[in-house]
Amino acid sequence: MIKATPMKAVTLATASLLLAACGTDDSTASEDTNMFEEMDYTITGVEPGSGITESARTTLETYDNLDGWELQESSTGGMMVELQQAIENEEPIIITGWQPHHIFEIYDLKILDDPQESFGAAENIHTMTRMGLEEDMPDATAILDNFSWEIEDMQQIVLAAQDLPFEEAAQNWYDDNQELVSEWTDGVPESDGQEIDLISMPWDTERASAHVMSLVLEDHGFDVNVTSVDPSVLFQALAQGEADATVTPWLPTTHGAFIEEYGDDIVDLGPNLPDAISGLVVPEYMDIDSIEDIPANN
Ligand code: PBE
Repeated sequence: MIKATPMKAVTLATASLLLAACGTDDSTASEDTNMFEEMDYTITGVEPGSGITESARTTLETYDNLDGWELQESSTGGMMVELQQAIENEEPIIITGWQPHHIFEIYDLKILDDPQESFGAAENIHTMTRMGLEEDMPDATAILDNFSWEIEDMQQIVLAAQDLPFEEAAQNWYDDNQELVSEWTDGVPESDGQEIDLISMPWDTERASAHVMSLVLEDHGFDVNVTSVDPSVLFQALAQGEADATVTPWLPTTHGAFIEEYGDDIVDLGPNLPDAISGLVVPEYMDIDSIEDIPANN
């Protein structure tokens, strides 16, 4: 039922969706059914290794009305292209989406209600370290533990980074928010070049947080190295002590399965950002408001 679509196949997949739409046009079906036939009963997803893809799979199993629906896994870039094309043509589309994300600034979109909370209610983004970091690097751990910001801060960097290199977007935010940053470092002694390995994930939201934490620690005398990897590699690396810290896990749902697997070998310093959201997202012009409004494919 779940079909993996590699990134290069996105254009082809789009073409076959369009062909399918022409081939299945049924004038006796209601307008609404036509709309979902046009989508080939397929949700446009992102990377197979992402937490949101896990949640989308759970969603397909949780909601009876999603019987016969498929998740087309691809990449965040591929999903963006399909979303843009659908919106240009005012065609129906359902994507797996999350906030903060700049798509909410450039398009009129809505996150469908999720009464079964299969994507989790509002999530928190957490700070985590390897076991023993606090003993080895108490000062860096103190800063990581103090790190706390809002969805608007992250969104500001993600948006600015559409027109600027990420380094610059993060640096501008950092320069403009010194008061907040100083709360994280207040009273913590400067380092004389101790090395610290941060590990992050390849999405804009995570690029933003990793860049900010990197600037904070560098400015406090640490020598910071940032690696960006898929969630499964990230949790494994932290659990095995191959990386020192991360500011990226979305909990309790998006990366919940990884915490079940690796949580005993990782230190959770708690949330650094409240109220992140992930779910099924549609353009405003689609006449549905809840996952439960999606008709089954039967
Ligand atoms: N995301 C962005 C990631 C984490 C942050 C929601 C696409 C994921 O699903 O793993």
